Amino acid sequence: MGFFERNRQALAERGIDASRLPPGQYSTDRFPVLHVGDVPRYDMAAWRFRVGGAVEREVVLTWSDLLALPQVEITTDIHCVTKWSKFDTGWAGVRIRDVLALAGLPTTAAFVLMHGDPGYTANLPLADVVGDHALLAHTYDGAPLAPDHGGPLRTLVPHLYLWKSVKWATGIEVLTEDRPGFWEQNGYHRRGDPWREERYRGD
Ligand SMILES: Nc1nc2c(c(=O)[nH]1)N[C@H]1C(S)=C(S)[C@@H](COP(=O)(O)O)O[C@H]1N2
Ligand SMILES: [Mo]
Repeated sequence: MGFFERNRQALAERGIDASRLPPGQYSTDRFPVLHVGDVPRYDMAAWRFRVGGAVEREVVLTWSDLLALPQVEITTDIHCVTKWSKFDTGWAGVRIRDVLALAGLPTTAAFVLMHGDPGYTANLPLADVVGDHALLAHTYDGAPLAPDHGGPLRTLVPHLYLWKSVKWATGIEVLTEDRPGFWEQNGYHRRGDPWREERYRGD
């Protein structure tokens, strides 16, 4: 039996439904850290989050503006294109759709480009970021999100591979046409649905 089959069997032995694993993924209890560049540090008094591009009005949020918006908690499985998945991760933050609503969307808005430090981007269809579980997350496992995992704020779009969830999020650029982000320019899939194994361009 290979590694992936053993991993699924071990889940079943723990009473965990192995069918929660998308194809080609294994489950881990660890939380690997993956990113390009150095972990940025922030002065939260100067920190800002911007919503711009194809919007009715540009919005600039301070940290306290963000915390004044409705806060939600979710528990979700996450899936990385490097094949690890982690079950039942707990997050809190603000729904992306609530932040987009502050800016107002024209009917032509169809995609977003998420921006994060240092110079990272990920593109997503608008439809993928307006659901209940698409967050600007500031809390993981009941504690402030660690800098390694994107604190103070990251996007979380758990139904897509984790490269679509931008650490050290700085803003949302609303687009009328799709524009590839960092990994999408480097051969990754435009959408990245783990259940369809959309890892690389052409999958
Ligand atoms: N700003 C930024 N966000 C990023 C990345 C990055 O390099 N920079 N890497 C992405 C990739 S490829 C993955 S797999 C996840 C990893 O998140 P984690 O380190 O919390 O596991 O962050 C994503 N978000
Ligand atoms: Mo990744």
